[in-house]
Amino acid sequence: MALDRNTVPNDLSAFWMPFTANRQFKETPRMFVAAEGMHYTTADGRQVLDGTAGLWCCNAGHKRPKIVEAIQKQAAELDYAPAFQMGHPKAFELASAVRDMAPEPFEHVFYTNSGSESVETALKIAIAYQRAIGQGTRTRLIGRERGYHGVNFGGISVGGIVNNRKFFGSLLTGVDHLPHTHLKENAFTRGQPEHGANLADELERIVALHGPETIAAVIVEPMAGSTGVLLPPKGYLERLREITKKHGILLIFDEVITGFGRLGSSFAAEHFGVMPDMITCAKGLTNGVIPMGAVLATSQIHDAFMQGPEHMIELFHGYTYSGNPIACAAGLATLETYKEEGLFQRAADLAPYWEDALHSLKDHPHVIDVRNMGLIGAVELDPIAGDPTKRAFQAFLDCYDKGCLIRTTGDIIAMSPPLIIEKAHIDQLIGTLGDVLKTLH
Ligand code: PXG
Repeated sequence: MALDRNTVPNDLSAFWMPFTANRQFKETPRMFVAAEGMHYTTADGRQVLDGTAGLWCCNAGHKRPKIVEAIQKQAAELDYAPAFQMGHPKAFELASAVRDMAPEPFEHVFYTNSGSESVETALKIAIAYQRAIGQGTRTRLIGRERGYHGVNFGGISVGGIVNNRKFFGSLLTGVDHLPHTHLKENAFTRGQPEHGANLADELERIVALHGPETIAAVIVEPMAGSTGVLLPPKGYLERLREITKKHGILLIFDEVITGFGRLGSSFAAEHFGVMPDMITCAKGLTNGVIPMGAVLATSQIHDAFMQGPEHMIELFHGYTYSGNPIACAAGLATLETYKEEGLFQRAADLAPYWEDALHSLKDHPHVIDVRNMGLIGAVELDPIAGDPTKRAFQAFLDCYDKGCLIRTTGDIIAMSPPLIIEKAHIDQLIGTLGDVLKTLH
């Protein structure tokens, strides 16, 4: 595609970009103007292999005909319907489809528009649920160090990414944190690490400190993505489930990244065989094409609200765009695409090849750890002394120049390709990263 004035705006100043080094970007912009399958097209006409499924969201790849058509058709048929006290068929159809895809206990679906909103929604439901069952003293929320639960106040309060918290005041009160699970002795583990299940026992300490009757819920990512891919040690999630259950504390899995096939199963809950009380999701729900998220809840939680006079609203929460018709159409077409193409199974089948490819980088310069599961991988680099994040960011820029899109967080490189990836693409992605690592300072 030729460079033209329609694709390269000549004024970049108005747009204040999210989670971006704005000045660096605007000095040397990196613009995508089209996408199809596994590739983006840049404004200067280059093809870039998508090693990150956009931002962990385009699990079926780009420009999928079924999804494109569904959105076009829905926009022309019913563009918007009020979300409160009114309905439209696709919102119910999609909720049923999500329920059918999710593990058994998750029978109810509450719509949001992003992962961040899913998290706020789940935290609010948790506190309101405890109140509804006569446990109104349970208002505390427990998160985990290095956790990422979006960027709204609830999410950054239970989250544990320091830079996402420290600029924003005192946050929510009544929050405590489990320790993260990143242990040096687990370096270069393939899949789930051996050491660290005992870190879940820290919850017992927190419960003893505050009193179980003050704690509403624990929220964790079953596999921490944003912080740089930290896998749960063997036995860790099981232990968290045991302790929360024992003390009447709800367990929320934030599956914004792990939902919809990333680990080779519908959800991480299924993958690890550990059932929380709620699951938050977004991203892959609509293949990233239209903003949408959801909270999945068990009947136990949902039914606790279905009391009182029938004309009364049971949960005072929702968004103008909860269950937006176009998002629902995109969601339905996305789930059908996953199913028709067996993409979750495809991720599971490709995982061993992906794992071998990633771990072939073990002895490359600067590499201090490699981690993987499903179609997720991380390569951790030794930071430049006194200049953290610079080495990985340079790797990102160099890979982009060589036609591959990766993500970095701190000095960790993360990759999470669309589930339609072919082995030859894996070779290209990992080969390019390997070449780049050899030339980095
Ligand atoms: N929870 C989890 C576990 C997430 O990973 C959110 C909540 C928030 O979702 P929204 O839709 O509000 O952004 C996320 C989002 C990255 C990266 O490269 C990760 C996310 C978003 C953007 C980039 O690590 N995770």
